[in-house]
Amino acid sequence: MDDKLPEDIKREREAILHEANGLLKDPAKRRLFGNILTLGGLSLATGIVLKDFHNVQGVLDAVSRFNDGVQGAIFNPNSRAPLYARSQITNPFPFNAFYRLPQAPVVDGSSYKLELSGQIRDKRPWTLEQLYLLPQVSQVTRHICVEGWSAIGEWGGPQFSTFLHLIGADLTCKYVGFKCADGYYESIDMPTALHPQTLMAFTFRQHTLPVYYGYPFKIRIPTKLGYKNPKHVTEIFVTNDFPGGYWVDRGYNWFGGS
Ligand SMILES: Nc1nc2c(c(=O)[nH]1)N[C@H]1C(S)=C(S)[C@@H](COP(=O)(O)O)O[C@H]1N2
Ligand SMILES: [Mo]
Repeated sequence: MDDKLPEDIKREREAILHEANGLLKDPAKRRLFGNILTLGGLSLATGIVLKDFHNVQGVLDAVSRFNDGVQGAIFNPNSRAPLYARSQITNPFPFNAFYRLPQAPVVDGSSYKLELSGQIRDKRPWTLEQLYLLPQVSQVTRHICVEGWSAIGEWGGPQFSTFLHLIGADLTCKYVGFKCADGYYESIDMPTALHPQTLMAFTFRQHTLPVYYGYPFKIRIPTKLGYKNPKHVTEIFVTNDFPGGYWVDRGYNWFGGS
């Protein structure tokens, strides 16, 4: 893939990696970044879109601003994201999407069906009524957006692992992908999909998820950055072929490779 890149972009990539390596002399930071010092890796881990990579120090600062718990969870699939008290919930909780709030898709709950595809035994679509019957848990966690803000919210719904087991998802597959009502798409690795804190969030602050936060549901993943939490999910698929994601694809396209 690299061979097809224009010379100037190749040179820029090399310069960025050189700079990043130089900045990572601190052994603690080195451990954190040790296994991800490729541009694709840095981009995936930090969620920074590659075209914004002009200032490597900025990227690393953004990462080290995350509190230790979240940082640990982002880089280690076995650790848990920190939990907060209800009194710490950010009010109002910010809205974010690749468009402005009035453009948020209005999904009709009565005709809504969650489509299933890929390596799944039972691909029958689910109505909201059926989904609401799944046992639900509630969680107060911090959402971190790479655009430089974070906020604490409370999301409730079934553990995603419960659902994956129920539908007979092939849990040996590498990825779970999501398609959304607004054209957004995202994918996560199977360990993250099965993580006990990864929820199908039908509620926010114990009320039906509002339109702008992702009605009828979002995948809430407190161990991942905000952009990896797809809202308005309409289809879930299980696959071994890297599905990419809305922002990751845009980041990669700019440089043309990983
Ligand atoms: N369908 C959809 N999901 C999405 C996005 C989007 O534009 N569309 N934006 C992502 C980003 S970058 C962030 S920070 C969060 C914002 O979620 P919030 O509006 O609940 O704060 O949603 C993520 N999931
Ligand atoms: Mo975000």
